[in-house]
Amino acid sequence: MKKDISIIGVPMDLGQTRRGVDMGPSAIRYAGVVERLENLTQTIEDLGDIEIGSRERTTTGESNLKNLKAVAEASENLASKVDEVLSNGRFPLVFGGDHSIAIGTIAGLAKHYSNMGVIWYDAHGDLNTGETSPSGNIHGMPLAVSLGIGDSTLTKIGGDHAKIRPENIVIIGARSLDEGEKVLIKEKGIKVFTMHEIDRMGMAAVMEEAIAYLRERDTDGVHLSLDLDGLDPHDAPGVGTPVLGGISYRESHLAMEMLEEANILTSAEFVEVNPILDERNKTATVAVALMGSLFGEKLL
Ligand code: HAR
Ligand code: MN
Ligand code: MN
Ligand code: MN
Repeated sequence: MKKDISIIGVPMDLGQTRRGVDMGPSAIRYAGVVERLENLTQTIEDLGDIEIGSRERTTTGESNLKNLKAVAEASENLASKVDEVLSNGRFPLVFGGDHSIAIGTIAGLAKHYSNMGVIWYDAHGDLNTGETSPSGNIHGMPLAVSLGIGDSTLTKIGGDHAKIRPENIVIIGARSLDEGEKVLIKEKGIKVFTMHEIDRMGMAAVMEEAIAYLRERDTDGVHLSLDLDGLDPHDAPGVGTPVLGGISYRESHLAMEMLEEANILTSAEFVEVNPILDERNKTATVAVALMGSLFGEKLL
């Protein structure tokens, strides 16, 4: 079914310390996203970029979370924009920016979905809190924040309640989990297909199980949060925290094609594209190609 898509750019690099990921939305646009999706969608509009505050020059000493205030402000803005897009009956397609933007995206989505499913396509779990984070980088925390776990400055965005349920999450591609994240995954019963399961079962079986799992949960919407570092750095080199042994380009296309066939997605975001670290805009180009499959492009 053809969708009405609204693109939202989030030029945010405050959730981590490497510069350049704020240019992700430009890189994705430059890779021709609107042209690629035009014929696959009912209508497509580009709403431009969310306003992002400046990097704090000094740490306040109040928190070990880097750029906390600026990230929180940007997340509030993004949440309102996503809320508005859904109120207009359209499909939000969000471009990062680092993965901290998912805090705002999911807060906005949660205004419309009470039992939302989330597919977290990522090398990482992004389930840290200020206590468990090895880095203080908020891009390692958005999934925990969306569960209502972590600093209240972040968990209260879009209302002081959990935005999603642990049993409605499926993580795909994990291969770099911190100790605290492993504990949380077990404690909360979060479904994870690590690279081990992808190697063993194959991507087709993984996606079949993931889709069946979310259907059984009776979700009223499903959000895809796709971190380009979920892919192998050979296929997506332009990311700040590459991890060897990732999902291939073809496996990722298959995953997108199966999501499209299942017709369960109600929103999506593509994050962590960093053109400074990239090779001739390859990572943004891969992101756009995957969006092609996600919205129904066929090989024949
Ligand atoms: N787990 C590490 C941390 O919390 C690394 C997180 C890295 N990055 C991301 N998110 N790109 O998926 O710092
Ligand atoms: Mn991530
Ligand atoms: Mn990641
Ligand atoms: Mn393709």
